[in-house]
Order: sequence, then C-alpha cells, then structure tokens
Amino acid sequence: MTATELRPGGTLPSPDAAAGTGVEQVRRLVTEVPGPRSRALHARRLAAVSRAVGSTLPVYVERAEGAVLVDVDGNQLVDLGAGIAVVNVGHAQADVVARVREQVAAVTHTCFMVTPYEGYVAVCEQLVRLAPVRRTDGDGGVRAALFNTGAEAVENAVKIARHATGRSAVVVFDHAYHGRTNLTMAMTAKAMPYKTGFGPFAGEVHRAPMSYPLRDPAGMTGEQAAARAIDVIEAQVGAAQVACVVIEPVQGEGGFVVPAPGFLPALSAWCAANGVLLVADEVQTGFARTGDVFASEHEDVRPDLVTMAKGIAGGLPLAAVAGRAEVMDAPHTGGLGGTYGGNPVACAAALGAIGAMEALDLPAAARRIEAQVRGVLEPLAAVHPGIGEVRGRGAMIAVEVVQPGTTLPDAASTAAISAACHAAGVVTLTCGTHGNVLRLLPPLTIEPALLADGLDVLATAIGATLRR
Ligand code: PLZ
Repeated sequence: MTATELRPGGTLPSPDAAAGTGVEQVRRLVTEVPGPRSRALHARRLAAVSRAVGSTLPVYVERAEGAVLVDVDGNQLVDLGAGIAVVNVGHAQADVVARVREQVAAVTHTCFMVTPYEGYVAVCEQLVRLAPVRRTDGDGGVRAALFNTGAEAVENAVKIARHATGRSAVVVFDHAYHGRTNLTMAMTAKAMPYKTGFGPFAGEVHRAPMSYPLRDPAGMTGEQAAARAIDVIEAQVGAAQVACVVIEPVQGEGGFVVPAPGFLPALSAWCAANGVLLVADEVQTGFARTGDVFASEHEDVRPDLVTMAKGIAGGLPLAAVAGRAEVMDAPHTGGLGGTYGGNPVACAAALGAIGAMEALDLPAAARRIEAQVRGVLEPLAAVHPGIGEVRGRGAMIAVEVVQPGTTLPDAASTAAISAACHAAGVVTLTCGTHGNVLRLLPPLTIEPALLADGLDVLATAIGATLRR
C-alpha cells in the first residue's frame, strides 16, 4: 500500500483481534470510580510524576476502542472528551491502527530535515486539499508544514506571519486559548492554571474583545462585535503594526464561545483590507469536529493560515500549519522545522485518520451528534434557570452554568455535575474562563445508544445539582 492511498472502510471490523481490542460499546462499572487499581497507580504517580501535571479524572486507562475507555479495574467508561477533541475517528480506529503498525515496523524516525520520506509529503498533500485557505489571483497554491503540538503550530503560524508581513504585532481575543509555551501563554487569556507564576511573557501580543453573545449587550450583531474589536486594534495597536489576528472560530478552552454570525467574516474582511494575516486556530475545531472539516467553512471564512493538531492524527502527536504558498514560503529555507515535526508514525496515523474522516463522513456524524445532544440539553435548559446557555456547533456542544436569573458564573455547580458524571462512568470535561462551562467532545464515531446513555447520566447529574 502506498502512503497516498487512503483506505476506506473504517466501519469494518478490525483486521485482526489485536488491532481492535473488541471492547463492547457499553458503559459498565465493576468497582467504584476510581477503583482500587487506579488508586494504587495514583499513589505510585504521586511519588514519581510532578504534581504540576494534573488529571481531570484519575482513572488509569488500559485500553480503549470507539468511545469506550477500559480502566485498570475493568470499568468501561463512556468517553465524551475524546482526549480533548483528539480521537475524532474513535479510539483504536482500524485504519489508524493498521497504518501505524505498518509504519512503525518500516521506519520510525529519520528527521524530515535530514532525510525526508513520503508520509510527510502525503499528509501535506491532504492538508493542501482540505485547508480552507484564502486564495488570491495568481497565487502559487497552498502549502503546509508539520509540527508536533497545537502550541507549536500556533508559534510557527506567528513566525510565518511576522516573516511574511515584516510586522510584529499579534492580536488575540478575550477567552482565547492557544497553548502553554511562552508565546502561546502570552496569547492565552486565562491566568489560572495556564499563566500564573510563569511570566514574563512574550511581547507584542494584544487582546481584543471577542463576540460572546450570552455576555454581549442584547442584540449586538456579529458585525457590531467585529467593529468593537477592530476599534480596539486600530486605537491601541495600529493596523499597520499587525502581522496577524489569531482566532479560534469556535473557542475551545475559553468556553465553546461561538461568535455571533457575521463576526468572523467582518474580521476577515478587515484583515484583508489592511494587509493583516488572519490565522484560524483550528486545533480544537478541526477535522470534522464542528460539522465541517474546518469550522471556518461554516461562514465561508478563508483564513490566510490555518493551525491544526488534535484530530489530525487519531491520537498520535502531530500538528500543522497550512496557508497560501506566498505566505508559507516567506521564511528562508531552514527557518522552520524541528527534530520530530511530521514524524513518520504520526504521519501514517494522520493518513488513516483523514481517510476515515472522509470514508465515514464524520462532518455529517458531528451534525447528527449535535442534534442528539441538543435534543437532551435544550429541554433541560428550559426548566433549569441555572443553565445560562446551551451552545456550540456539531460535536462541540457545551452548557454554561450560571447563578439562576443572572449571567454570573457558577463554577461550583459545574464541577459538581462533572464529578457526578465521572462517578457514574462518563468522562466529561469543563472549560471557560470562569470554569463554569461543561463541554462535550465525543468521538465522532460514537454509537447513538452509547451517546444516549452518556447524556442520560449527564441529565441526571444536572437534575441532581441544579435547582429548578
Ligand atoms: N489551540 C485552540 O484548543 C489545546 C489544552 C489542554 P497543544 N487545547 C487543549 C491543556 O490544558 O493543555 C489547544 C487548543 C487550541 C492550541 C492548543 C494547544 O495545543 O497540542 O496542547 O499544544
């Protein structure tokens, strides 16, 4: 099989028993959560792992398939987090497993900057085809480069934008999350836990107001919210100083904030008119998560650069930046790179994941998940004044929990709901600048019955926590 041949058939049973672990797609608890073996591992961990690295749910996972995690005590948990939007194709997806196996036995590493290999080129070919990049008359097409993590992709997008424009300022938004490296900490909004004590931060990063319909003045349109942000940029930074505006089309860690319609197109138009590059950080929203391959496509926004990671490679570490050739080729040869960027095994996984995304039509699956999730959560919002909003897009839906009758955040209830889900064997995550957003990011291949079970647990947890 050549690396460019995308193998369909992700729905087929795994080619051999070991490729899939044969995990029945049901929730099943045989001990309390976490169970005794997880607790023992946790004790070992405390003596070896820095406590600065946290875990949402200290249940130690032994294997996983589809949307079910099997822990070391034999409990089967419903995974509504997908490793933070990573295994969009499901755990142990057959094509990803088969390609990784084949690749790991052939060659694991040469460093693409030393002696290249086909998989890197094949992944970039796929990204060139898929990335919703703005095209201009007579441009030289689209190019991509591969890295290891989302933060590294964002850093490189900024490097490329600065080199291509000869400008230095970077504009980001309230509630933004872009990573944990020095530059991306500066770009991330939230202090705890991401920034506190870790400064000083990189300079020339400027923050503009985000469109946040729940918290903006009633009736504010996307265009008005964009004008508010543009006014801040022009007054406080100056358009001619700005290399790039970096934005998550739907904010992830910041609370699944979906900007009002018209916000992104207006921002994009301002960028194009001012020689500012628009960078869409699609690290969390990419690869079918929001019902399109990339969330920018929803309003037909065409960024100059797109950052990607997470869902790109079905669980292996890989990240990318794609953009117009004139922008991507601006830095000198040798100006971008890294030892592991575009590792052959990660590239093999990406070819499997991208092939499965298309063969299984995962954008359509994300839209079906949205309908199922909203079908459960919206009726709850109607009876619980503590639910400020149900929002998101595709398989990226969240509940913002507030003190009834206000928009004041209620982080304590959010944590209580999430903890109740965990105890019942459903992995849920929280997010939001104020920690009061409960978010769902299931694998896009989750079976409807399993999702229904997970949502049932969540609904019970909400009912037991919030006052009517
Ligand atoms: N950009 C939009 O969502 C990663 C972070 C989890 P890395 N989000 C999950 C945590 O607490 O560290 C993310 C993102 C967006 C960039 C990143 C960074 O991606 O692969 O974690 O570096």
